[in-house]
Amino acid sequence: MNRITTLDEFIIRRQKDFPYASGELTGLLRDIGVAAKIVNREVNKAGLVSIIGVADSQNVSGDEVQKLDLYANEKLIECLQNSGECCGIASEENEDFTPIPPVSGKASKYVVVFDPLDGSSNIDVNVSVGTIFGIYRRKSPEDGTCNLEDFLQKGTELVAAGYVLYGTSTILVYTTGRGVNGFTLDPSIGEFCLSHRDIRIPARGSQYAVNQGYYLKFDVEMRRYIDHCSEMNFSLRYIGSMVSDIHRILLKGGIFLYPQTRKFPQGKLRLVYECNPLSFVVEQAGGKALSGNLQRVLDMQPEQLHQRVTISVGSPEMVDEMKEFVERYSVVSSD
Ligand code: P6P
Repeated sequence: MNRITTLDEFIIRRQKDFPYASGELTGLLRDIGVAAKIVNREVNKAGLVSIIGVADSQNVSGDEVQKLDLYANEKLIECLQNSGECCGIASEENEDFTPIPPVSGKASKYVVVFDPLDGSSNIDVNVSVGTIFGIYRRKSPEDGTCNLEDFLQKGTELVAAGYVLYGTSTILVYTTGRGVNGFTLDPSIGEFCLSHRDIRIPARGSQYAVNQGYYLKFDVEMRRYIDHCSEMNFSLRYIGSMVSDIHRILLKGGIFLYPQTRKFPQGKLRLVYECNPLSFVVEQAGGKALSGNLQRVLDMQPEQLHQRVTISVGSPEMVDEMKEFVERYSVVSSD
């Protein structure tokens, strides 16, 4: 029987990869693991308790807020506050960032961005949902309060990023810039155990993920690429939960597309706490992530906390092919 490697052991063992690591990043990743276990417990009961169903509020994105969104948001903040390993958080559920006061006077050098429960509209129909997180080194002085600049950093500045997928099993996948590893929760021991070592995305796949219902609203160049996917007999797999779609693509290959539409001219998905962390993971696994203007997502300079971005992300050869289509047909359409 293979020896079990828990998330905690793995993180601590990898800490030596960071010559100046003081254990803070290790502590942060472990805190996120604890929050994931707590959220997982409630997500798995969602159909049984009255915390599902739409709360009577909407988040900054104007989406109806499920109570489980709020629960997940609260638990993540609590776990990050108690550890004292981060000086601020930014969440999809909160309009502004939240400074976290030092614990026992200890200054922290990290900030955390997260979408506490992405795809939460799927909860009531028992479809998988996910938590997305990213960790930055603060830019503001360590002896003061964090500021907005700490959160509006390019994705290339991410120190760590990952996601938790609450699906048929619960898996935590993360990177610190040295490859991607996945840990599946073993409920019998309450530990995330290494299950997907050094994940590498296939160079190409036979599946594409896009909301086909918006096809007629996409630009002609994106419609031509989607037609190409269909002509290649690729399978359309779209769950409506970005973490689920990205996880499948990470393991099986494929491409995820959220282009601009009339309703979302800048795209629907958020740059800071959805696309940047997931793009970091995909790139670390050998994939690519481009925005609608074919710019590398991680190179984009965020201007606002809840800024939206269009995205094509997945297997490198498929993203390259999409790029060729866009370049070829956008010339035609602009003539
Ligand atoms: P649409 C969920 O609401 C989400 O933010 C992502 O998880 C998902 O990929 C996307 O929106 C689905 O959006 O417009 O296709 O329903």
